[in-house]
Amino acid sequence: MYKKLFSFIAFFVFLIANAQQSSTINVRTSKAQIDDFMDQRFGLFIHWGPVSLRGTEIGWSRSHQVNQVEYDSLYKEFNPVLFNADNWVKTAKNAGVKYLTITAKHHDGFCLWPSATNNYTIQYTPFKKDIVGALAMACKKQGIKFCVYFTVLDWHDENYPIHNNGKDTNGNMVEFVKTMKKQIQEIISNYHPYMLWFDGNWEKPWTQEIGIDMYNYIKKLDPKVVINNRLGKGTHKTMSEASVGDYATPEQEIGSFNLKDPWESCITICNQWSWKPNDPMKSLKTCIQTLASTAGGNGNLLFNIGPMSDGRIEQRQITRLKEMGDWLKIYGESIYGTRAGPFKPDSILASTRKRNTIYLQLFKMQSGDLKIPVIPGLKILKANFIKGDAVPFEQTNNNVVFDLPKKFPNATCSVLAIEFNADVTTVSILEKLK
Ligand code: FHN
Repeated sequence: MYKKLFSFIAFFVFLIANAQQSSTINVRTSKAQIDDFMDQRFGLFIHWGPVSLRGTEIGWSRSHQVNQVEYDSLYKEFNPVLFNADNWVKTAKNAGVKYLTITAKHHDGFCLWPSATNNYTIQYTPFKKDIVGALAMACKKQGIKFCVYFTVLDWHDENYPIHNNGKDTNGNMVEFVKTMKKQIQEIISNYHPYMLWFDGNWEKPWTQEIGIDMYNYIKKLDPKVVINNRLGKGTHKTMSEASVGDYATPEQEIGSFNLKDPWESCITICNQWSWKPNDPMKSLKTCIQTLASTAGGNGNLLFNIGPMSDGRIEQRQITRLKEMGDWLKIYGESIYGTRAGPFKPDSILASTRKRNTIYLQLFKMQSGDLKIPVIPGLKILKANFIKGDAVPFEQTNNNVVFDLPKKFPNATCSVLAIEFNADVTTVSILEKLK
């Protein structure tokens, strides 16, 4: 009698503890770890899967531009024989990125690693080889931080109630979450990602409680892994009470200037996330201005490419990324490990700072006067273009006027380095003078 009573009480306590656990985050990623992530400033996003055989959007074109049966069978012909993880990572390195994020599983449910949880994986394609594992190894070899994109919705999994084809079911979210936890455990224990980029949190079956429980589960597996804010039901572009994760994720736009909350903009180099033939690609000037304006807002840029079905990245995208890397070879000191400000980014310039130096990334390079306000209590020691000439300036009581030359060192975006007689990283935000 007492045994039965005791086991009932124990079960009841377990239920309450479980309920409590799912309503609060137990252990968060440390500030030091998040600061380290934010110092990286520039990552490469890669959206890839069997859908590249059709050149339509990953996940979203299933049951739409590509009928479901055909879409779900693409893996049987997916054989990217020209895939070379070392070459992909070399392209990333040449771009000047510091981390790489691969869609291990997107909304179509296909797994780019040989998950033991189901047969809809790379192992069951003609290619067979572990894409996620190869990229993790290549990143380790070349000193690029390896990160994983993972969707919390899965339109292919019968346990997930929504299938994006108008034929939703009741599903079984308890089983779905169990499978997801096994997949996350595989990814963390086999590939040790630096950051996990969740997505798909907007659909009804995914709840705040499940998100919090998943965050706690991941933190138990790896307290250091950085997690984006798409595990909870909060908005993507800002951090809020409802956010579950470590940083905000504005998408296809440069995030708002924010020195308090960490954020990373994910933006495509073309229009589509996954590969699309003849997809218009952003100009180098747009790419550099996007990167500089993101750093100038105190955020990271996760810049996306979509490789082709044979495993190659389009040469034009490789070239564009190399051009960005060449710019960063000269001006990277004004991006990596900087803090935004003290001027907010606009169409004329962005500004970043590090120790005693303020950097101005100039987008509209016009000769003549460039005015900035005097920073009270600080004195300018020198001003010069990075890898360029000194720039004459005159400091009055209220402002400093730089006399910009007719010719700039870099036609895409030149960077003016202004050295002060003390640390400038805590200077409050200043309005640029018109
Ligand atoms: O639906 C996805 C989309 O395919 C892509 O993965 C982007 C990348 O951030 N996230 C979702 C849309 O918000």
